[in-house]
Amino acid sequence: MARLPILLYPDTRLYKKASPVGNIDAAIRTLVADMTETMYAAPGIGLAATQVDVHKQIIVIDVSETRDQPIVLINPEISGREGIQNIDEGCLSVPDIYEPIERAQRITVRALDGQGKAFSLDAEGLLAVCVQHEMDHLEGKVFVDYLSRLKRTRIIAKLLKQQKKRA
Ligand code: GNR
Ligand code: NI
Repeated sequence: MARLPILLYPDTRLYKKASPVGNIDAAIRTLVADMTETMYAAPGIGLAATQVDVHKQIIVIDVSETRDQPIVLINPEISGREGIQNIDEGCLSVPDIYEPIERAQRITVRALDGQGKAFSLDAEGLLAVCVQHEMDHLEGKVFVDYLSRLKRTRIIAKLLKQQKKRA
């Protein structure tokens, strides 16, 4: 297993759209294992392949307190959404920024698991937010894209300054 470097906003590679996964072969399984390790180490409750510069439709999530209930979503599709919620979101690609974003309260998502088996997941609350946040990454979208231009400009300035200091 390996920890993978996470792209930092406003890196333009975060805007690339991910392609569906064909065969779930050994290389994909290794990627899923590495993404899971990277998510736990970060630490984060989710990670999209886009964030590690792999533009394939792969997501790992674990919203459990005990950090032992990983969920793998390959080629995910949302088939139902209900209600609205606004929780503070953060992102490993946008460190130290937290803003409320409007999302569906409940969703049904269909995907393939790490073995390539199709399954359906009913999610609500934080898990539903996390799935929507990660699926946005696969579309080349970062949560700050929902904020006003003024807020986004300030966030970009702060992050670039931070990245210069850490370089
Ligand atoms: O670790 C994360 N926490 C989080 C909190 C609220 C809403 C969404 C998230 S996802 C984020 C990890 C990440 O950046 N995934 O793309
Ligand atoms: Ni994110």
